[in-house]
Amino acid sequence: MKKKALIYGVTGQDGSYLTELLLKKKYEVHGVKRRSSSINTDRIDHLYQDPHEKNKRFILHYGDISDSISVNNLVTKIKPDEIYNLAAQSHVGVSFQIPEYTTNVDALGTLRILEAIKSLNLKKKIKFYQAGTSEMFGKTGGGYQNEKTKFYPRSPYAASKVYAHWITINYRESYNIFASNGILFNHESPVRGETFVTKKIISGLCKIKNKKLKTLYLGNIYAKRDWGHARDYVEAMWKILQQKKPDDFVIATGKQYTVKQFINLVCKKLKIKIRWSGKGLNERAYNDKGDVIIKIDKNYFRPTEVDTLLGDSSKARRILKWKPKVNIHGLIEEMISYEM
Ligand code: NAP
Ligand code: F7E
Repeated sequence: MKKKALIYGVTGQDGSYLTELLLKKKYEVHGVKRRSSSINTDRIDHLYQDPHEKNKRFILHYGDISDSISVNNLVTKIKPDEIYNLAAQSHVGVSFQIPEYTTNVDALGTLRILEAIKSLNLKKKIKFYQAGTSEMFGKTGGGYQNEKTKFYPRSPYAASKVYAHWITINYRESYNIFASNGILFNHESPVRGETFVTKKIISGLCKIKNKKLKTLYLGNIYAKRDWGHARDYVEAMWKILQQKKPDDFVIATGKQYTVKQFINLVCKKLKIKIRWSGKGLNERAYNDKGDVIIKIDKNYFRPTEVDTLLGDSSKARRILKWKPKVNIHGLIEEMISYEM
């Protein structure tokens, strides 16, 4: 029998890679998209199947995880084998500006899906994946983070995800639901949202290279992140739900770079000669003609920052037999070639 998956957040970066993966694995994939005034399905348009097609395996539904009625209706109608909750207001910086909305979607949205599984009596049928994040570790003080590291969230986004993490564990322990958390470190791709730092840097520097932009403005370039490729990370999500027992897993590359090192790597690949000068808000980067190509803008700093994240995914490597295939160089090259 064909397995059925229901993906919340199907129009996002991870949703598009996960849909590709599950379609390859012969799943029937149901994706939930939000109503918007302009089309928001760019990332999945290549997978679209006409609703009138016979035996179609990719089906889109309107829905929203801030709406329990729609969650209950979709879960009842589809009765999937697996639900992936990737839906979120996922921008950390923006979560300081819309904290209540972020909490409604990222924290309570998770509860709404879990409660639907429980109250519709589908706990024996459905396996649930929650898209947790390294942001939950927050103020780490350095070193590696694994499943045993304590959480110290530093944003409304991260605090909401901590709630989602624990409510997932609570529903697993209280009601015996197969509910697992992935704790994923930053993962990027050519279809990463334009306002996340990797995409912003690559898109900005490609424009500078092509003389379509003069200066790129950034915030804290000393933050350190562990960046992987989204294609590798959705494979981990799937593996997490194929286990005999529900459990929580850190997914990361185990390699860390500052935002500034990331910029330098991109410049090297684009053959832009870059020279840094100045400190703090006055730090700037110049090209070999002496043009300022990067400036610091305080508006991109967050009220509280996560300074350093570095994942120890040895549990996933041991139990899921998962490891990343793409390193930072492969990731940057793929993103540049898409952009160019
Ligand atoms: P993304 O590109 O921002 O996608 C988020 C998805 O959620 C989009 O499809 C969005 O729909 C949808 N969404 C937002 N609010 C919703 C609502 N109220 N109801 C239904 N759908 C809603 O994020 P991503 O990078 O793919 O990340 C996927 C998940 O993993 C998110 O939960 C994120 O917080 C988490 N995560 C991401 C990373 C990372 O580095 N990428 C790391 C750890 C965890 P629209 O297209 O209509 O906006
Ligand atoms: O920032 C710094 C910024 O927005 C990375 C989300 O997918 O990963 C993502 O969250 C770092 C931060 O990602 C700019 O201050 C400097 O320290 O790309 P980002 P994020 O905040 O790490 C986690 C794992 C998630 O779960 C989230 O959903 O870069 N930074 N200058 C900047 N960041 C942005 N966005 N823009 C700048 O101009």
